[in-house]
Amino acid sequence: MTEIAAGAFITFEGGEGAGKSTQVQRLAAHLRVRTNRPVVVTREPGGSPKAEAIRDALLAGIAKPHGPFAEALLFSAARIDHLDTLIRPALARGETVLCDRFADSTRAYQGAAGGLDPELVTSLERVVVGPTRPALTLILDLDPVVGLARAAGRSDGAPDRFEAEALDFHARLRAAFRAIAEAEPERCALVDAGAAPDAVAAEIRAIVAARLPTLLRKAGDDAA
Ligand code: T5A
Repeated sequence: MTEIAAGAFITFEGGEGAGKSTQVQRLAAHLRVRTNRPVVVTREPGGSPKAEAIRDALLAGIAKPHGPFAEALLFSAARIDHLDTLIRPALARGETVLCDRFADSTRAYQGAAGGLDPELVTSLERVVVGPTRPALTLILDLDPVVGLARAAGRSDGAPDRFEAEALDFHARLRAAFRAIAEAEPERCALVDAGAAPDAVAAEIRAIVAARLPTLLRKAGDDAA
């Protein structure tokens, strides 16, 4: 009998310009070569056609005047479609899903930094995410002054709705992500995102190897 190794749901979190997109791509390339298995790379808000449309509205700041609860509801609406149409089907096929931001971003941006009641954030997350929780969350930790400078250097236009927030908002975000890592050490790993990209990628590979060793089994090694 052939046992098909299951993939894993891995999320990347952190402040603006921490290097999440860069490291999602790096880990995906590593896993594809190492395991010869499909790896789905996706992001939030977005990742499905309907969620990408909501992303455009959110990053343009359309919901900002309605406050953090309205924004959290829109991020949640996008997440529900993303989970239903992309993440859960991929996981059901045994594929690995690497997601650039997920529910911890709602906790940090709309909750801790935005001022939304933490109990409301928790209830929303329970309803929206249900059992589809990440096996591993890599939290890229970086001084927001450095992260915002990186984001500004890469950006081809004006700062988006969240990049444009004041520095103390971004300092609260960093503290919130660090607190999540501390509160859930089995799921989360804090990564020093101030190092060079190669060093950050190496640290992430080491964390994945230590936390999810079966994920690194090569296709074809499954025959019992
Ligand atoms: N949001 C999202 C919420 O408020 N609530 C939610 O529930 C969710 C899901 C999304 C926004 O939505 C908010 C959070 C965000 O504000 P986005 O455009 O997807 O907007 O923003 P980010 O996820 O922050 O993406 P960024 O592209 O700004 O940052 P990344 O992905 O962390 O960084 P990356 O990899 O693009 O790198 C940025 C630049 O730095 C360089 C890269 O080459 C690039 O130029 N870089 C490095 N430079 C030096 N050293 C390194 N180690 C580097 N790594 C990358």
